[in-house]
Amino acid sequence: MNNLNEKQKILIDDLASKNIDAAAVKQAVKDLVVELPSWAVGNSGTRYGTFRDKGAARTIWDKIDDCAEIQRVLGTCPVMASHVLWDVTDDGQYTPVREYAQSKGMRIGTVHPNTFAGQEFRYGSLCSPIKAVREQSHAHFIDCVRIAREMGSKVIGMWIADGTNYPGQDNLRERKHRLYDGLKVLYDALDDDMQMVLEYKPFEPFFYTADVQDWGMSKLMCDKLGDKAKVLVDLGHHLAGVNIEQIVSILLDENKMGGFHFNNRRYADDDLITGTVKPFELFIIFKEIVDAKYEGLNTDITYMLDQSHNIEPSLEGIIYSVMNIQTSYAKSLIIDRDALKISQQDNDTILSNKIIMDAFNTDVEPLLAAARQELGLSHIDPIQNYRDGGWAKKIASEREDDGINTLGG
Ligand code: PSV
Ligand code: MN
Repeated sequence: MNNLNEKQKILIDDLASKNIDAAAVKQAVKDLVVELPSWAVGNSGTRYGTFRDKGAARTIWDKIDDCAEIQRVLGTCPVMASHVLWDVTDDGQYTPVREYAQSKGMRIGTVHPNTFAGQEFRYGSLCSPIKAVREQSHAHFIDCVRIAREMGSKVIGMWIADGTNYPGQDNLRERKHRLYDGLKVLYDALDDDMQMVLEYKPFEPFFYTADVQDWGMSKLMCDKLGDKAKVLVDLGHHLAGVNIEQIVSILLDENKMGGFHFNNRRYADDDLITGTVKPFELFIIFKEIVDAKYEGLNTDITYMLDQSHNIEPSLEGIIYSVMNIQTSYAKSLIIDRDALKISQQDNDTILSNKIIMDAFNTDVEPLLAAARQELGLSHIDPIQNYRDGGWAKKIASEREDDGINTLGG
């Protein structure tokens, strides 16, 4: 406490007057692990093209190196999420991946099967009307469990790209049955200590129906499958105007909130840097999670980023995203919940909202700086730390462009 600057002292005193323990807030921020997406450090773009970055990661080994550098400046992200098809090893073995990650102070987090990048998936994968394609998808799921085991991961992140483009194209109820049957193959293959998180998305790549179109469908499937299946909320996967924080609160209440893909959007699945376009949404989502935690609900959630850095340097975009997440989370932790309880009991709408807004409008940077000091980081500004470290220059000179894009044209 002695070396905290004046701003930190003022904030801590203010929080104490509201019965909020600043040390607990800092600890919570230090404990918030956000998985770094392997697919975001490679070259990725839009369907129209990709602006290539000098030094972009090409292999899973490069990606681990990049994520380890991100972890160096953040201190809270020692986990890399993997997308199997974009992270293949030459020999199909993944124990060396786990070992390499460990040697860099990292581990592999959520493993994402991929049943959307291939000619055979024209009519879908596990929902395809073609039996051989469904069987191929099932085999891939089972192999992903093996890969997860070898990499030391306990979570499979499922996104089903399946859907149809035209009314009459396929029998929708039959597709629902194929969906369940395929997910059940994956579910049954999981080890007892593994989990599956099922993502939903209203449209894209198909535009008439999506087989897992919303949280209701995802929850329905997870309920039928069992306790090891939970819903994954990707912030970009909602139609305009949908209230995501309410969905999160319902899923938490039902013990079905399994994971997040953080990103930001203005229109659709824009995959922009988390917390840039809609910072209030991020804050109010965290409010629901913190509320649930304080009320003793299960908040064991896997947090991940799922973004595409088209114009900004990828690693900086990722670092900045985690910083924005930390800011939102800290703000959600400093809500004066005692006062809010009373104002809600009094049906004092204005005061209740004002209490929320007071937290949102509070500058929590001094607390975050203290948390970063306590983590032993060499700089309290992770972006500056990254820039000073010279990593971008190093990889630009060492890595030859292989011409491959992870996503996009
Ligand atoms: C689909 O848009 C998605 O959100 C899924 O999570 C995929 O795995 C990922 O994007 C690919 O970037
Ligand atoms: Mn996603």
